[in-house]
Amino acid sequence: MREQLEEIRKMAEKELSAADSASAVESIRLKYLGKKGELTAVLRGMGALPPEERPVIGQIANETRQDITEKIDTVFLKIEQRERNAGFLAEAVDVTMPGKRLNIGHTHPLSIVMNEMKDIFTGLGYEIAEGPEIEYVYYNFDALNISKDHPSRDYQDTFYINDRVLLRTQTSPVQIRVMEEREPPIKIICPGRVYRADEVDATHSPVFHQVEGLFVDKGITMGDLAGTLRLFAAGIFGGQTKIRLRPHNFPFTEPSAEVDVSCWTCGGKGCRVCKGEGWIEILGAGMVHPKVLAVCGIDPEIYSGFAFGIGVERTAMCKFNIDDMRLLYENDIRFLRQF
Ligand code: 2NL
Repeated sequence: MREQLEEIRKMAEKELSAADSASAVESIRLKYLGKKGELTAVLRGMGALPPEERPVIGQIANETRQDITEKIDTVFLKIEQRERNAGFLAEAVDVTMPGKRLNIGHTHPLSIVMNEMKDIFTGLGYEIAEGPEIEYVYYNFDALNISKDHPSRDYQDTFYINDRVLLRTQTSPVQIRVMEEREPPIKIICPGRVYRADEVDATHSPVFHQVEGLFVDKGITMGDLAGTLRLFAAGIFGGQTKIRLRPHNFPFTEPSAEVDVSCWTCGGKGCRVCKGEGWIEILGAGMVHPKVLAVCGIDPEIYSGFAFGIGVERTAMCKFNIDDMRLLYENDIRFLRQF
């Protein structure tokens, strides 16, 4: 029996040395140590031994079982480790591989200019006010002292929803709404989308953007307007920029002015960009007409104010030297990449 046990131990160890998978180890375990295994069979036969030999053989049998169990554990562990390492290797990431480049967008030139305008005016203490793009004729025209026969009211020039409602042609109606609601001092800018029934060309679009401004308080003068617009022009076109006010006429301001800035290319000497003028028109402005203040419930004998209207597209085209407004809407990536 001793030889038999020794033989089992040797065979088991030999087979275990050759085992190369967890399942192979498991079948070896069953073959030798299982209920129907070889070692179990030997132990069962112990009853036939003379009583004095039983403890000796029993001890050897236990040692054999222990040897085989230990060897199984060792081999099993090794295989497990090898399989885990193989798994790690298969999953390994090559951190030296080049990454996938993400396409990240950036701010549209119109938004760049719009944001700059908001920054300049909020820096001067203006609040941002917003209002509806679908507006009453009253707020868009009547309250602004625009007469019933004014050409801008024409069905050819303005998108009407019906006789009383239209798509706003400027953001001034927002300012009318604020003046109706609040007492001066009122210091606001109204950025937003506006609509006019224009054919699309290099300088026109039926949908465009405006920033209008309004400052109403006691003792506001044309000097305050000029100083404000000079700071605005310097903020957008650079610190050296000068402004010039030319007399003009708007129904909603009196006096009114068109405002030019000194040419940012030649500094005022005259060049191709300013067509030899030295100046480029960028906005309209004036002192709020007393009738407009009165219609909003503000006493023009006590208060005065200035207002201005800036075209965002026109300002962006000037600032970035863009010669065709359509480029701002077509979203051609080759164009947009430049900003
Ligand atoms: C332009 C420039 C302008 C205003 C807009 C305004 C607003 C109120 C009262 C008075 Cl609530 N004025 N806005 C003033 C001057 C010019 O826009 O070229 N518009 C045709």
